[in-house]
Amino acid sequence: MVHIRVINPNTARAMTESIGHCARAVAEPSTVVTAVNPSMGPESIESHYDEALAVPGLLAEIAAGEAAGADGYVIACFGDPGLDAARELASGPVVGIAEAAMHAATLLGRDFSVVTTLARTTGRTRDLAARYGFADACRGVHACDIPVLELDDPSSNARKVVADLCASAVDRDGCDSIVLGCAGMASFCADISRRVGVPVIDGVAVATKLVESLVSLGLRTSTRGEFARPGPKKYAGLLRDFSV
Ligand code: 2AL
Repeated sequence: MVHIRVINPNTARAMTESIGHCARAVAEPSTVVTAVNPSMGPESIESHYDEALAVPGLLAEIAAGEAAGADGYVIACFGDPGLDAARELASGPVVGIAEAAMHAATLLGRDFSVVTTLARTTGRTRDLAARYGFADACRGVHACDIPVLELDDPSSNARKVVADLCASAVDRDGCDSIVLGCAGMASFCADISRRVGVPVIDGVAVATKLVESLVSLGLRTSTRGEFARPGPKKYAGLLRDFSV
């Protein structure tokens, strides 16, 4: 039995439930998916400031997962916050939804475009595409200008706005696939796929299957050098509980 801890690094409980539902929908029946969010940190992550302050809560959830015997982790936010640090703490594999989705996209075609939330998050998406080696494959990054926490608000009409933007991105960019640029869009994936005529990739689903596969294969993060567990050190003040 594989136990995957899917961490929504923001504190919005309803969003965590929706992410958990999408992860469970693709996991094997024998896989246990626990969807959690930190008790401290921003309610949504849509700036560099939010992202930086989401990381301590995320790492606390990795530590809690280690204590609970989790086999692997998904970081369910499209900025892949704290990914490297999480890999240093976790004994099992850790996969971010942006890296998962971008890797999947480049297995399915030459290039992809990303449809995300606010325009201010597009720089982070470009940075991640470059970091993962997909700067050329990323044809466009398009913002729907709907804040993360309004994606599930019926009055925002988000599903249609995002679907329209995906369709126009395919027309404008001529991309082979679309990557959904927010964990809060995971539940839109099937509807939008039916509409746009190219693969539409939700990183929550792909990251869940990747972690499940890596664990099944007995593969985990290398502990040889860079990703070894951090050495013992005191942390002061608000971070004193983070001393390793
Ligand atoms: C996200 C996401 O996936 N979760 C969150 O709080 N912010 N991403 C985004 N582009 O806004």
